[in-house]
Amino acid sequence: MMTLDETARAILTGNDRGGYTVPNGRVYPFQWNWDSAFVAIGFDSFDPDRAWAEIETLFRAQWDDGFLPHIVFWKDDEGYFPGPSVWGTAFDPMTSGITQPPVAATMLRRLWDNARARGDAPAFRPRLEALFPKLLAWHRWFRDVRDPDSRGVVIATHPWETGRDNSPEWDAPGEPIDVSNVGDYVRRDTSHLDAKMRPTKLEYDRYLALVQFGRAKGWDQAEIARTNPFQVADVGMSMILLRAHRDLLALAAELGRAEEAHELQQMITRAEGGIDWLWDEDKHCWSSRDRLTGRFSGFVTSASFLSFYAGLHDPLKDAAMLTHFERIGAKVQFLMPSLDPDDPGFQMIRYWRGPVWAVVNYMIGLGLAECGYDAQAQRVRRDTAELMRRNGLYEAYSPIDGTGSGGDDFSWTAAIWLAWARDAA
Ligand code: 9WN
Repeated sequence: MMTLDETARAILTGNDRGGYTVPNGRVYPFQWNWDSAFVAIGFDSFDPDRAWAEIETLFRAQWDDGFLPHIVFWKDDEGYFPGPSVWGTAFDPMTSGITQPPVAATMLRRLWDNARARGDAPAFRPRLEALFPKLLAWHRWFRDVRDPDSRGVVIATHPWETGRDNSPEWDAPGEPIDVSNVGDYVRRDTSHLDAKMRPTKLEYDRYLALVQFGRAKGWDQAEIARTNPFQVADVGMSMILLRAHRDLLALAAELGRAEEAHELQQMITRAEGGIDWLWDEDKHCWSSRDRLTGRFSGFVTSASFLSFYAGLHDPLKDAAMLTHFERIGAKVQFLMPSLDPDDPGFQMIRYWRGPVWAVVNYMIGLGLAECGYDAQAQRVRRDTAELMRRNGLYEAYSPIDGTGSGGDDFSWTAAIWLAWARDAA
């Protein structure tokens, strides 16, 4: 019988395709952006060199303007739709034309801190030097292309960018997307997985329509940002970017890059001043907001709890979020459901409308611990560990009974076990 540590390591090495790791060999046969960043901290627990390579490979697919794609198609594979020919980007290697939550700077800082703690800093410093400008270019891209109102928030132009694909936050903002010309297509996800765990046909039509829109614009990111029918300030990406700015600033200081540090400090100051735009006073929670209508989503999701991870300290808002935490915690066996279980749209196995995701728990737990909310932090970490011990390393889990949902042998779940959950108190 393998231990869970051994299983987790075997998943990562088994999903390694040589310099990059696929999230799951059958369902997701390419390199995904934020998956790779999390995978790196898992590898770091037993193979630091391989951990750094994961992030280096991802940044080899960065476009000239700093944009970092959400999928890199190093090799084509029939098992996933939409593949490279549908995206039709002109970049070599082929990539998608949208991005994903910018967790890379935060994970790289962890790799660097671990290297220093091991006494390995001299060996990894040149690699940090080489990666730093690439990360900064991506953060600048968010500032210059995805924050049109200069609030320090991130405007997502596709639900897939948020990494929380079918969250109900995108339902109302998705209505203006014209799906009448999407045409016929064959989904591959539902041939691998139970359709009840996946997004609906209408959601897929919208995903596809937005891909077609971007393609028709020649993947001109500035033009897409101006004209896209879907423009949502995602509370998840916004909190994640603010946190990532802070970590990149710490790395700038390590490298003695004063000018870049100043620039990052400006990005942080802007976000600290502007992110309140995502505070929903009616619902007393952090929430995504439609830029085109100004409307709040009105949903409490797992991303609402990332304010702690973002390093925001506001006693009244923190207290309101902790009240949500207690209410939700009393309702489910395992935190943190991706959608408030009191919401009528809550579905315990449907993807981002209920299931617990290990990577989000990691960020929530880290943030709560950093802010001194130890009991809550420990609950999130223990629940995560318990889900994995009982059920194995799945894509996501039911918060009600813990059953695994989505793909099994999942890379980022294995990584979170190794990097964090296994040491739960
Ligand atoms: C679309 C790879 C990715 C994750 C996302 C998750 C899911 C893809 C899909 O899988 O999205 O990007 O086809 O369902 O929602 O967060 O990065 O694990």
